[in-house]
Amino acid sequence: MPTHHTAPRTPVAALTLLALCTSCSPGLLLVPADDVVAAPDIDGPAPDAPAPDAPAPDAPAPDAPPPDVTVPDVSPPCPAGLANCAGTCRPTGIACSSGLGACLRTGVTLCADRAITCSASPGAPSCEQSNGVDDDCDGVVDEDCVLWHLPFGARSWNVHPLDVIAACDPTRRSAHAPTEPIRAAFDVEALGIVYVLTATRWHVLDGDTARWTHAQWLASGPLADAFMPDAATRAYWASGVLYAYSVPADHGGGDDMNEGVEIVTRDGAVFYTFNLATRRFVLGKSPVPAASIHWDPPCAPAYGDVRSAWIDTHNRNDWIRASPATTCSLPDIPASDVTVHEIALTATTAHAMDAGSSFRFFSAVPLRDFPPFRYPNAPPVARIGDGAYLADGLWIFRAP
Ligand SMILES: [Ca+2]
Ligand SMILES: [Ca+2]
Repeated sequence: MPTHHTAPRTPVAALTLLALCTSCSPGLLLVPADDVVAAPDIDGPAPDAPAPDAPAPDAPAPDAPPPDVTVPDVSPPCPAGLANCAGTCRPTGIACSSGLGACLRTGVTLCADRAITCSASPGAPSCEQSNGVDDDCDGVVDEDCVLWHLPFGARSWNVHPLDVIAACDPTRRSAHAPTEPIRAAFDVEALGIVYVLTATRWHVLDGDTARWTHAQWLASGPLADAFMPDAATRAYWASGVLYAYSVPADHGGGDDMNEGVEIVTRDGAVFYTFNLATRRFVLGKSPVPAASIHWDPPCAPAYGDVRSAWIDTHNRNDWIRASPATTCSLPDIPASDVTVHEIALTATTAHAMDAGSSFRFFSAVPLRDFPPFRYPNAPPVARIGDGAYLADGLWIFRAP
């Protein structure tokens, strides 16, 4: 186990008709005056009526049509702005649209197939991307974009959908992509992968993001099978996972075959070693109850407020510029450049802990001022969930 894993420092479509004249009731059937047939005058005298029994030599053949019957006109003229549509005067030529989001197209109403319709046809949907546009035309903007990645040395974030296949076609899914909110994440530096935890399952993400394809999700499985070998451990997990982080195999423990993993729950911290060869998690030292975890003010966060953490063993991005000796007036910490440190994020603040010797928090800056979150396309502060830090860059997952 890494030497700093000791208590108490534990850081723990649709067709849309616009402006279709609703005032034009279906009952508006305008009938021309010429089509009106006068009713016979049945009250007047009939002086020349033949006697009832007299023959009718001039009577027409029985099958001849009555000479005065009028055929109804189904194509009446309509007032200006209306057109005859299946015998009814309806509004046409009015602006309308079809489709949602990027698929929305505009046209005018017209009568087709005895009904009012829109001349526009919706555009084709595409994969949802983080661009402020509803690319897949389901009425929701950027809904699938929940993963932010800042490659090492980059000055702008990449934003990805959780499931690249589903983002292009909601009827399909990637085999191993999460289907539940992401609650915690940690990296395995030596393998270049990130473990992502939901309420019930673990998922492995390929940390190499030179591309973002369906192949990014490598594996998945039930949480209990991998992390909960006994009832006591299950109880900690059941209290609620706050965040997770890992300690690289080549740091602190002198064992290059195991990475340290800490799962921080509301009730306390649970420790594991992850064997790089077997890829199995084994319980490490005994869990540390939350009640026994104390962090020193003034720079430390409150235990239950931390929602994201990762360890950076080099500070190669220079995101932490303060000396532990000066930032929070901790005179017992030797002045030196920051090297191994842990970043712990609350809803408002980025805290830094010396993870090399003193295991004390020495820096606290507003999230908006923390360098990576100042870059373009950074995750909105309110959506920042747990993170994972690889040599290839920083991952941030949307908060549940
Ligand atoms: Ca959408
Ligand atoms: Ca989009």
